[in-house]
Amino acid sequence: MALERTLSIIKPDAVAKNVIGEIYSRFEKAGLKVVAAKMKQLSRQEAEGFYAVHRERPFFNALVEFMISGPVMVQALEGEGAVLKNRELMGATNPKEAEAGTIRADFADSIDANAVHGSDSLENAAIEIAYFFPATDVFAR
Ligand code: RTP
Ligand code: MG
Repeated sequence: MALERTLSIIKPDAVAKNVIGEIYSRFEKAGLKVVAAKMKQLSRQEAEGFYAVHRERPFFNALVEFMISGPVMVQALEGEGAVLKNRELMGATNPKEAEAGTIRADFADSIDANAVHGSDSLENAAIEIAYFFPATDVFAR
């Protein structure tokens, strides 16, 4: 497997639940290193731009409202097969369908408030990391 980077967001619901550390611990135990991080209140424009691929979906407005409802924790993760590994740690989009022991099964309340975001491909990971972090703020480790 190749060394990859992926973009992760701890969403407003999980930040409000005070489980940032619990989620970071899962990344670290799985061999993913935090190589960039910041807490941030997304503007409407930033949230709309980030989820632009979903613009025509019926859930787009609710998704944007939720993502700007409070601060988020944004991080780039690095490790072997990081994109898929992070998606496995996250579990299914709908927490009711997420496997036991995944972040969404343990911390998410609904398909809308589902605790975390993770890039879904290596190509999108590069785009999403650059959306939040200038190259000088990502640290090779
Ligand atoms: P994310 O992008 O946040 O990591 O989530 P994902 O890949 O698992 O799911 P995606 O299809 O990209 O959808 C983005 C977010 O939109 C909300 N959603 N709601 N009501 C619905 O049918 C529905 N489908 C998606 C979720 O909050 C999802 O995380
Ligand atoms: Mg997605």
